[in-house]
This record gives sequence, C-alpha cells and structure tokens, in this order.
Amino acid sequence: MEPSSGATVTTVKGYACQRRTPLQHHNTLLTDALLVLAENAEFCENEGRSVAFRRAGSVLKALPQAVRKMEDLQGLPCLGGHSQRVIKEILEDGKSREVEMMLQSKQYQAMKALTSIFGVGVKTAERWFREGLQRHTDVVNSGYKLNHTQQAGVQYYDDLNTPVTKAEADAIGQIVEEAVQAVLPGAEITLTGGFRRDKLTGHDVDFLITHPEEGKEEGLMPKVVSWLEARGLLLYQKTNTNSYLESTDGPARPSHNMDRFERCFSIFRLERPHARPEQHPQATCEEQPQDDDSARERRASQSPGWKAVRVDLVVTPVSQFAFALLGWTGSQLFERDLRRWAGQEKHMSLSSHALYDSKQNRYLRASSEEEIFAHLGLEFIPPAERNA
Ligand code: TTP
Ligand code: MN
Ligand code: MN
Ligand code: MN
Repeated sequence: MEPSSGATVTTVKGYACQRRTPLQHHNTLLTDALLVLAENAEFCENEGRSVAFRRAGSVLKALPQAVRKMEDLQGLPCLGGHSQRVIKEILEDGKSREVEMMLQSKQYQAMKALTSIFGVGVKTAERWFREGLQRHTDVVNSGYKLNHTQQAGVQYYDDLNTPVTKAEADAIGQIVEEAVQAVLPGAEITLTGGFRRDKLTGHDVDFLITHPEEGKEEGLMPKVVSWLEARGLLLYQKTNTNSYLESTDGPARPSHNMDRFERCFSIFRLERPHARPEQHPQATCEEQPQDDDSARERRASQSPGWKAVRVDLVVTPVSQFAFALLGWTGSQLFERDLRRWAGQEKHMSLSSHALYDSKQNRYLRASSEEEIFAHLGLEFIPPAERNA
C-alpha cells in the first residue's frame, strides 16, 4: 500500500520474537489504554481477545517514534478494528471514552483489586465480585475459607503489591546464592524474568538454579527450601517436584505452557537495609496521648523491619539450561510468539526444556540462547529487547 504523504512508514514484523522491543518506548499513552482493554478481556475470560489487545500494544512498543496520526499505522501487523478505533480516539481527544468508562467501572476495579491478591485468579475473583466483594479487605472480613496461598496473599497484600526494586532483587539474589552454595557447592544461580530484561522493578524475582555437572542438581530444591526455612527467611513456599521425566507427553506435545522443573513459588522475608527502629509512644510527645483508632492504625501501617517479596525458584539440569533461560526470561508475549513461531513457521515445538523438530523427528540441542534462535531461523534478540 502506498503511504499517503507525510506518513511515517515503519516495517514491523508480525511475531514479537522477530522484533526488538525495548523497555522504554514512545507510545505509552496508547499501550496503557490497550492494556486496560486486554485486562478487561482477561477478566471476562476471553483469552483470545486479551491476547489480541496485547499484540496490538506490543507492536506500538516496537515503533521507533510516537504515533501521531492514523496514517502512521499503515502496514503495521496485529492492529484489529477495535484497537484502531481506540487509538484513533486517543489521537483525536487525548483519551478513549471506552477505556475511561472501563477504568471507572465497579466490575473492572473490583476484578483488578481481587486478582491482585496472590493466589486469586479470574474465576475466584469473578465469584467473589458477584457475591459483593470488591477489595482485599472485603475478603478478610467476609470470613470465606481461603486456601494456604490466598491466606498469604491477603496477609502480605500491601508488600506484594509494592514493586520489587532491583536493589531488593539483588539482595534476594545474595540470599539464594548463599543457600544454594551451602547445600550444593558449585551450583549456579541466574537471575531471569523481568530483571534480566533490565526492568527497574518487578512483581517478583525469578531465579534459575543449575549445576555444571548433569544430575548433580537432582533433589536440590527441597534442600534449598529447608535451608531458607531453618533461617526464617520464607514466609510462604509451595514446591513442585520435577514431573518432566515421569510425564508421558514429551516436550514435543506440551499439554500446557507450565513447565515441569523442580520449582518453588515463594514469599521471602527480606530485611529492610535501613529500617528505622520502632517508635516508642513516649518518644513522640507531640502526639495525642490517647490510644485512639487512628493511632492504632498508624502503628499497624508502620512498616516493620522487613518486606514480603515474591520469589520464583526453578532448578534445571544443565543440558536444558538454555531452554529454561529463554523460557523464563519473558516477556510473556515474547514467549508466546516464540512458541507460535516455532510451531507455525518451523514445524518445531519449543518448551522451557527442549526444542523438537517435527520434520527431522529429533530434538535439537543447544547450550546457549543464541543457538536456539539460530535453530529457529530467528535473529538473536538480547533480553533487554524482549520487552514485548
Ligand atoms: P513473571 O515473573 O510472571 O513475569 P516477568 O518477570 O516478566 O515480569 P514481573 O516483573 O511482573 O515479574 O514470568 C517470567 C517468565 O517466566 C515468563 O515470561 C514465562 C515464565 N513462566 C513460565 O515459564 N512458567 C510459569 O508458570 C510462569 C508463571 C512463568
Ligand atoms: Mn518476574
Ligand atoms: Mn508479572
Ligand atoms: Mn515469576
């Protein structure tokens, strides 16, 4: 299609894994709006629609400049009619009525608040909302029976919804390193997830653990968890043992996207570096002497000397390390498109364990991410440019 005069034409490839997507981009007003629509679709359990809005937003993140007029969108992939309408509204009026209304809606706000409780998915949040709950405090007061995970989610709600900083991620890294070295000298830990993509904050901290000698890593996770628990460093943990070897469906036919490593979803108790000592009531003579509700509330909300931080630990045999590293670095949309590219364009099946070539009927080995991209016929995209 010939661009009309003045339009900035940019070529953007259709799969996120074919594009470089930096952390900072030029279209946050548009991508924030599309993200709200994606979240709302997710709350309505419409995954296809949610992914479509995420894809549209992701294309805009890869553009080298801000979109100023609709012609700038010519030739771009993944922009459906609905996304284009919303973009048009924002370009013309500075905001989208549909998105503004959604942000104001009770349902969206409640679903957002309830799903931000660790351990609460869309289905549970939906049911609670229909039963009249809107905030995490309503859940506490409802007297509903919560599972172990949700109890932790409610108990540490504020901390878990405060972004984790890189400094905190590094501090957690030191603790994990110490734990791992104590139980298996020579084992290696690698920071993955958003922080490997150079994000400045995250909702959790993700680590891969391996050992250069294949097999040495077996059974490592329970030992690491015990070491941490013995020192009071874990507020919560749920460990899954490796089910990869026992499972009947190999990586060629992954039944779902969850991988099957030894893994641990946890909440660490991270000491705050410069925590102020708790204030004594007598020390604050300016304050009202009586112990009223607001005083009690102030004390309760005063941060203790530690912060609850979500941490994901994954143990991988070294032969699968490159696949695990690629699979856990994200972003989620980048991962989704890597698998889609492998299947649709290359007749291969990619998981966090292996790459299977259906034409050659064999697994393709790799000891680095670069080799996996090469197997897939893709240009290597460094982690910092996988922020799709
Ligand atoms: P997340 O930790 O959920 O996301 P993130 O690190 O990109 O961003 P945030 O700052 O919000 O934490 O997931 C990281 C990667 O881990 C994700 O791209 C895919 C992978 N992953 C799995 O392979 N299996 C899983 O079950 C989950 C939850 C994630
Ligand atoms: Mn993460
Ligand atoms: Mn996340
Ligand atoms: Mn994670």
